[in-house]
Amino acid sequence: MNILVVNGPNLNLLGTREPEIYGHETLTDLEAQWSAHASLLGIAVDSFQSNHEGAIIDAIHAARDTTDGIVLNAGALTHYSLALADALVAVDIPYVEVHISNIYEREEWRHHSVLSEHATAVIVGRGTTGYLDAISHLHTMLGGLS
Ligand code: CA2
Repeated sequence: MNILVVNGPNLNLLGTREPEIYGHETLTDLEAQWSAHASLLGIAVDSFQSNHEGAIIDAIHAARDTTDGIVLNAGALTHYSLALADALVAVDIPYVEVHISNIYEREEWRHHSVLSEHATAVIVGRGTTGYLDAISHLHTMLGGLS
């Protein structure tokens, strides 16, 4: 089983800015956590981050033949990218939407996600643990097969 973790705009800055919202771990720290967690589950995890909407869409298209499930924190694209929403429906790979912060207790414009409607699950406000929860959820949902 292969899981792809996709992070969108600005999430390359994790651990360097706004730690009170997004925590102290860098994206590299998190990638090590995801790999360790995936190894315990006997599955493989890849990570992709981009600040560019088109590059994220290309990565999701490329995942079609290689990936069983996607963990997606699309950053602010979450709130308006209908192109990303279309790409997720087009590839038909189950995905879990993750937000480190609780988007519902923040600015009004963060409350709506255009990606949630077709998500297998949505995890918000659990800090960076949400990514591990999402990997576990996909592992279970996809039958726990490695
Ligand atoms: O809570 C989340 O995980 C978000 O998806 C993060 C996005 C934000 O636009 C969403 O509304 C909620 C990205 C915010 C910027 O990311 C930074 C990360 C580290 C340091 C500074 C910004």
